[in-house]
Amino acid sequence: MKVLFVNPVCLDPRVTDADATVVPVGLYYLAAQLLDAGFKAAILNLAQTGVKDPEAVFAAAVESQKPDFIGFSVTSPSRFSAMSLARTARQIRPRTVIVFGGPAPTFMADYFFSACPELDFIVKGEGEQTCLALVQALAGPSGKAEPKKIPDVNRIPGLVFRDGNRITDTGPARLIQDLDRLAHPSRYFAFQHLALSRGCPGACTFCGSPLFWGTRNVRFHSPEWFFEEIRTLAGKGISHFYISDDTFTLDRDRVLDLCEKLIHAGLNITWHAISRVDRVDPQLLAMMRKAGCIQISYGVESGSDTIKKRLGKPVPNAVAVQAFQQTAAFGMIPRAYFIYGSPGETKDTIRESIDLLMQLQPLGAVFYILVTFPGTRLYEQAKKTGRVTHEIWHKKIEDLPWFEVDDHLDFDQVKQFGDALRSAFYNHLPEFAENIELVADPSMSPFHADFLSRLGMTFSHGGYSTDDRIPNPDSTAENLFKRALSYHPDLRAFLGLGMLFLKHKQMDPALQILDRGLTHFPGSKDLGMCKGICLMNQHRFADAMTCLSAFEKHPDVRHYLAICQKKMETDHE
Ligand code: B12
Ligand code: SF4
Repeated sequence: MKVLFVNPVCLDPRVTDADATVVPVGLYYLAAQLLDAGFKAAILNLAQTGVKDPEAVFAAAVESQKPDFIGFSVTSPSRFSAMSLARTARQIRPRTVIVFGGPAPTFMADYFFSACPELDFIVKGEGEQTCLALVQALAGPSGKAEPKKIPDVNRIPGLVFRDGNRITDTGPARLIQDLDRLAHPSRYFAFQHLALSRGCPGACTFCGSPLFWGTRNVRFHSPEWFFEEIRTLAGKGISHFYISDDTFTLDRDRVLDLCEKLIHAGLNITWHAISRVDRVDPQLLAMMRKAGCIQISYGVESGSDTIKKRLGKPVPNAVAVQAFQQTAAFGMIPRAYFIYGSPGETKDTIRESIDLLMQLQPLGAVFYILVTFPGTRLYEQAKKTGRVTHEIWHKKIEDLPWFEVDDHLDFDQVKQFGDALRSAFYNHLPEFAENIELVADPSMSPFHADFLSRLGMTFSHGGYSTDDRIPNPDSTAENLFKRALSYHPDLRAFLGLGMLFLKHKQMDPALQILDRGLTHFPGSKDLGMCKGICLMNQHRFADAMTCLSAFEKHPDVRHYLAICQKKMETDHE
């Protein structure tokens, strides 16, 4: 029995959003479980960068792998791709069983069965148990695929399927209480997104998590299981992770335990997490930082109490301000998610969001227009009042912006709200970076230096360096690098300053700082190469050669050595 899991592509191309290219972590869990159970399973990521013709890549994979079961992970934005691929699959292998799972089919089974005649099954909600039971039933006792002869299908909870002219729903599957029973995806795959838990006790009206995973019963991996997953992935060369729990710090003791394990193991990894402003405190933040956390994203949503109430997240602004200050104080980027275009949004509520933004002083921020998906309370409300029906999803739209179903809002107005929020953030970002107040704790000094130099690099060479809305990014970067060095001799800060001076043709200060760096990090190829280039700029080719030859085994250094050699020969002639 061969199973192929597929991550289809979103409808709209994304210019900068690398997010839509990632395989949903659930597919790794599903595939690992089948592999552990002795089935053949593979994952095809059609959304990954570089796939120019997903249909052709998919058709080739179906022809070569000959899967008996094709499982698509489907979100609302990727539904058209999934349905079109299902058609292709059916043409190539008419007997293949076609299954959809994920948030969109879970809440729109009727829609998918009417829009996609090729679809055999939908797995609703958490997929592992239902998927395994279905694959086992399909395989039969012989282990060989006999698609379409499925005796036990009615007895498998979590399924929706076509039964003649009827659509049959077998009822919800029981949630897996002990997540450690799941197979370790890291045994088979290498990936960066992980989640310690499933579910969230929150009740935000715009969010798909409460209805999908349930709010009463948040389930967790043990710190041991989760640490093992990270350790295996780190052993495969993954050095940065995105911990995607809805609220990573929900179980404080569990996170402290995990952090202790990470600190003790010294894996030299970094990670980002998502949390809530009312679920962090100084001790926890200090441990997270020491364990490699460099950024925490918080769903702030709005500065207006009225809007926050409507969105189901009535957290006081003062709590958010404190969490942001503390996160930065322990050397992690506090990143804010804001939502605009919400029910009741006006210029005044946007002003309140901007006022909050100015108090939070985030070092990263994302501003989303409120969209509504089936499976959210907001969507259900709109459906009840007749403002929307599932029919809308037959249109070629990725999602449904709230302003389209709200008589008091329109696109131009909402766009202006977004522009105002973004301008406020980007125009003041250098000020936020300069205002960071770090905790005075000598044991944190290397972490502070690392944080400041990392942030400096985003201003001098990263995403903030090319954004016209940010005034004087180089000068902010310079101050951050210098401040980093006031805490600790930090390689990135030496290099960042050296490169900045080089960029501005200030060779003497560049050489001074690079030499200082090389006394601390004599083996650093990057510092050596930057120094070599400065010397070349000063036409000191012999000195440059001496400096660069120490690193000649690196191909990029050899390129500069060759230039020096040539220059010296022509100068000699
Ligand atoms: C982390 C996250 C991301 C990460 C992905 C990390 C990763 N590798 O998984 C990033 C940032 C990359 C991301 C991107 C996007 N996301 Co997102 N994301 C989430 C979040 C917060 C958690 C996902 C997660 O880790 N789940 C845990 C794992 C175990 O679950 P899972 O992957 O869903 O898989 C399980 C089940 O769904 C099911 N299942 C899934 N697929 C299949 C397939 C088969 C065949 C079967 C049998 C079962 C099955 O079984 C799995 C195991 O139990 C959810 C909200 C939530 N709490 O669920 C939103 C969520 C899934 N994202 C959402 C959206 C809209 C997006 C984007 C479109 C955003 C954008 N504008 O670009 C993109 C693109 C996604 C895409 N490919 O289409 C929406 C989807 C809503 C909808 N109805 O479509 C959600 C629900 C958030 C919301 N708004 O409510 N996301
Ligand atoms: S937005 Fe965050 S806090 Fe609110 S329900 Fe969703 S995951 Fe929970």
